[in-house]
Amino acid sequence: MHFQKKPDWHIGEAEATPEEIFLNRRQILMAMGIGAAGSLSGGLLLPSLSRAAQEDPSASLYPVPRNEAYELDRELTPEEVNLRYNNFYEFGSHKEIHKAAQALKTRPWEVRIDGAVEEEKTVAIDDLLKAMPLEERLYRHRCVEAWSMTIPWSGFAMKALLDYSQPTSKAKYVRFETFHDKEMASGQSQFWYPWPYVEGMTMEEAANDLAFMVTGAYGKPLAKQFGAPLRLALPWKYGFKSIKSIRRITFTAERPVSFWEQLAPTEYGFWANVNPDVPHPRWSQATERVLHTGDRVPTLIYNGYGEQVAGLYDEIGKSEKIFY
Ligand SMILES: Nc1nc2c(c(=O)[nH]1)N[C@H]1C(S)=C(S)[C@@H](COP(=O)(O)O)O[C@H]1N2
Ligand SMILES: [Mo]
Repeated sequence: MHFQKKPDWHIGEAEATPEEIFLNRRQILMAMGIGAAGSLSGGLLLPSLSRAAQEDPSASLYPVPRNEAYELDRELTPEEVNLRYNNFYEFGSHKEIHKAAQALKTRPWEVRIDGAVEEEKTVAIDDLLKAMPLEERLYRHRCVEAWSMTIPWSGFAMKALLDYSQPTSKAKYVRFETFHDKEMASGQSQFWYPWPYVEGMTMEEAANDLAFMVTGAYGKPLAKQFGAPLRLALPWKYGFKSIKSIRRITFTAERPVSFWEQLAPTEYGFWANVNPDVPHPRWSQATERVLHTGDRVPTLIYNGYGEQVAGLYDEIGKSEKIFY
């Protein structure tokens, strides 16, 4: 497919973190009567932005116990900031999509599990939530646009999903697919994108402890703009791998071609492991801008998770260019 229009993250590094986030932050802090940064906690009330999450039928499941094994080296990004800074192309390509994303209907919501599994099935999200061991993990998130954030995600290990799905020996990859409904999501009328959004990983990556299925954030069900009711978090990979609002999970022998890979394979490849030494073709990945504080800090190999995941790539690294 040829590029008809470049997505908004096809921008130079200087523009990679729009000034508006800093304006927003100031406006939010002023509206809340808070002068200094760093004093915000996730516990502050957010009357309009998280109302939908509070009305979610799974609300009584949260908060879930924190798994203390996952520690951060920096403070959490305040919920107020995160709720207003999202990528969700189904609802547009601007950075103020939190309003547009409220059109997402999260119930009824069924997840189809198919392909190379003992038995294909369709499960309602609330039944899946009851069957899975929920926990909270503090994770870093590094977008390919060179900004980063930290989030308290709630959800379950992808390992638990593998046990639940019972893949057969034919399964080499897991493919994830988002909803496809242009009546609900206006961005999906943009015909030059290969909807629906698809992502994938190897079975070995899926079985890694870090791979996390996200159902909540900040001690509540996922807000719509975060990709309710079910999304991924693969913190050692660029953010576009962490697909939102998952409808279908397919176990397959074929390597899935993801949404961005289909659009620009030399820029957004299958592996997409965070690597400060491999620049994006049009900007450096050596540093990142931390949302909220605005600090520019060095980017770490595998986004700082090398101890857990580097071993996955020993073999592949020899035969294939694994970043981008
Ligand atoms: N379905 C879908 N999933 C998606 C995206 C998207 O546009 N659609 N954007 C990706 C990108 S580029 C990033 S950085 C993260 C952003 O997650 P956040 O909005 O919760 O910060 O979601 C990823 N998952
Ligand atoms: Mo991203």
